[in-house]
Amino acid sequence: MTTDISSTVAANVSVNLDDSPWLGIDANSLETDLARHFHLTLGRDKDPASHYYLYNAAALTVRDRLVERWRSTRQNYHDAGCKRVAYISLEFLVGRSLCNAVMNLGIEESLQRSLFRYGVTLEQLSEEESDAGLGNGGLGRLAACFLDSCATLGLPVTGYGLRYEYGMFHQKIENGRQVEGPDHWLDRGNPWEFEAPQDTRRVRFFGHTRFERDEHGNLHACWVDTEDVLAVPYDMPIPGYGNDTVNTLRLWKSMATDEFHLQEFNNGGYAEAVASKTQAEQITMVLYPNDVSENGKVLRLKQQYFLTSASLQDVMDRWLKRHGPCFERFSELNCFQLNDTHPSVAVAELMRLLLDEHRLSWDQSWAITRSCMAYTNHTLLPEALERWPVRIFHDMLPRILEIIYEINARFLQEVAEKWPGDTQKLSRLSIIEEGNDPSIRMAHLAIVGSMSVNGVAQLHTELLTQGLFREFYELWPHKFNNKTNGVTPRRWLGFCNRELSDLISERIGDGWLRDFSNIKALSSAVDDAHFCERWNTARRHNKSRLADLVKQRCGVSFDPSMLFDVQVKRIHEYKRQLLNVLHVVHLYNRILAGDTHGMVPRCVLIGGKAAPGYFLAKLIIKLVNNVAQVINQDLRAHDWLRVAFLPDYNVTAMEIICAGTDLSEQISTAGKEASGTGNMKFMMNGALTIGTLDGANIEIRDAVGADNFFLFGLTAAEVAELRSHYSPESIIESDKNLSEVMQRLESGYFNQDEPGIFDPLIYSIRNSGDSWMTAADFGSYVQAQQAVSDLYRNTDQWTQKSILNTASSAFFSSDRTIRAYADDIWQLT
Ligand code: 26Q
Repeated sequence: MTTDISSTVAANVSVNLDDSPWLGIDANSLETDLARHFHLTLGRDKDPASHYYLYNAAALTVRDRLVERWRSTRQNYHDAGCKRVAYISLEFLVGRSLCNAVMNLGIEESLQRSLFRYGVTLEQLSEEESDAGLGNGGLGRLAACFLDSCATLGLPVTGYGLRYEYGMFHQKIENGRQVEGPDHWLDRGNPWEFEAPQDTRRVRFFGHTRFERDEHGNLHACWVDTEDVLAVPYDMPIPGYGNDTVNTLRLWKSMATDEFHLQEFNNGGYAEAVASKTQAEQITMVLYPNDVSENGKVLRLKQQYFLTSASLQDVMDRWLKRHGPCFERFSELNCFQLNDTHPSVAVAELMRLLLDEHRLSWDQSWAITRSCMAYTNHTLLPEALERWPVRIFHDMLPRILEIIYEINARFLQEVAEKWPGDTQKLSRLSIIEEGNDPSIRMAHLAIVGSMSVNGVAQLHTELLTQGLFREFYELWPHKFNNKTNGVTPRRWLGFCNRELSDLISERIGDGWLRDFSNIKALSSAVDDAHFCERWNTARRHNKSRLADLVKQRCGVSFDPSMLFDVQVKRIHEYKRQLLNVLHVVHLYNRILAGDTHGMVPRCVLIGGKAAPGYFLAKLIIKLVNNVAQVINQDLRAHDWLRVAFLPDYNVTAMEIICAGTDLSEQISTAGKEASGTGNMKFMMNGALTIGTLDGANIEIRDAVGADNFFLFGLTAAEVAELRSHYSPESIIESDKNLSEVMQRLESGYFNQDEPGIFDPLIYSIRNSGDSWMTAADFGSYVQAQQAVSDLYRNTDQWTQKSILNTASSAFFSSDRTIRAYADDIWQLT
């Protein structure tokens, strides 16, 4: 019976795809479907005060159009039998989907018209949508931009991730401090996901290995007495821009099996047995809110293996359905891109599947594995490299640990042959770090098991091959390559900045949304006074929108005629929000001293979340809030300086922020920020950057020209050199501005009711062991900020440089990045 139905469906599918035209995308068709979904799917009579149901009706109307294209894309990939890529990531920071889908389908105008009779705009409806905040920051948002670009380029890339019930926490500010709240993003339903129970996978944990002989007398490992968890997939459609392609983001939800703790059930403990299922369901409950590895959390490792195993099984299952148990062409037709080391246990898991489940030899399995895995590194901080205690692996993933040991033994053999007698080198390169509590170096596993290792900006890759991974680079130089990050120009200019993008399209046509290299043509507009004026008008409107957001969220009035100086990103010592605060205090000192000559009125906005256990980061948030409160209350400062901390910074907030920013703060200690991607969003939207020679800032400056970028600070090499004899005390002493700033902080001026609370921050600046060398860059930062003020006073010049920034941002499209991944690593033709 089932077979009958599915064959009928299959027949219909092919008929549909060939013959029947898709649902209409004109305003009438959309209006009809909107009404149908509103009344019939959702069972509503009229639109109540909130637009919740209307939003859902619109989402369903749009979704229908996606689904048609989704099925046809799937069919096309299947027919082509082409190579497929799985982008495996613990994070996908997708944000909202409605406007993105509408834009990529090209139905904005008709949908707006169909909404007209409801007296509501698309933007208003959008406000009903929760952000899919399934990521911490840069790495998660990069994965989302990449999926957009893959779909836009028509590449057969599937995203694999976890369907966290709770995404990135909500941040509230109470008494100036961060308070975390739960992000129950699914509580009002999610029209963008499709459960696919037919593709449920089974993931094993715990148990032990038994070796058994097969009929040929060969030994095989069996992983037995395991505690299994089901992985149920939820698929999200990922539409390409204007090409009728819809790719898939497959997110796994963990579910208990029914045989769980059956013994207790038989003994009469029915309720206990059922209750114990929650263990399994915990796995995908919550996203870990740390953007630096937090070692040793058992649940985090469970998440990593759960994602990896379910995803590899998924790919394997598709392979077997088409090719049967023949793996000759497997690595020719499959590639796995590992987003950082988080899913790097994939190396061992693929080995396990090939060895144990499909009975290939070690050499065959290893040859396949090392030719289809690829690893992207996102950090230079040695302390951020993932390590897992062997004992945790031993209990939770015993079979995987055996395989890792074997991989390591064979790898060390190779090293020993190349460098006989060098035992130091062996222990430095080993996947296992020996010691009291031995641990597994996940980056080493990823490098050994991959055919490609890439950094995310030129400098980052250079520092990886010269520093962190130097010895691996010497061993396998061909594996290492750079892929400078990018962001999708659709979301990050196209629909987050309607006014500017309409103006751009008017000037150079709308081809830039599809081929962002076209944006270069904008540079000629700097000589067109009328265009410059319109550019300013559009940007002024965007600043008003941002000012509204700041007013509403922070209660602080930002005046759009002032310079909008913005730093939004995760709060971290290395990103140096503290340096920004020191500058703010310096400006405040000048105002109080009556030294406002050459100053320009500024609004400084800082936003971002701190990892809940990161004490100093949380204290920085408190400092920003206290400084803001004092300055905003001081009438003497009112015309010169306003400061706000924006709570709950997320993807949707950035859509408004990047469009309304004049000055983008990218001020990390050189050599610490792998790339940065916020810097690119600001640049695309015509902000100027003040920044160090770090991460992708370097390439941004190269692209726009040194005259159009405010550079300051030590280089990565200078930072490294200074380390051994760094003396912040003498720097402070010899810099009058800095010593006055320190005095004001130390006087308790910003914490009169809470004496001493900022001592740890003050101490960190004065400490000669300060890794981030905040004091070292203060002087040149202040100078660069003065250059900012001087330029801002000259509106015409500022505007020209603003246009030039947008016009020079072509390279920072994730389409360019993905084309390079596809050509160099994935070899998708
Ligand atoms: C790992 C293990 C256990 C718990 C948490 C983690 C974890 C989670 C998230 C570790 C790191 C992250 C996120 C890292 C991240 O966002 N890195 C940023 O990646 C961007 C994209 O490449 C770069 O632009 C940034 O420079 C980099 O900081």
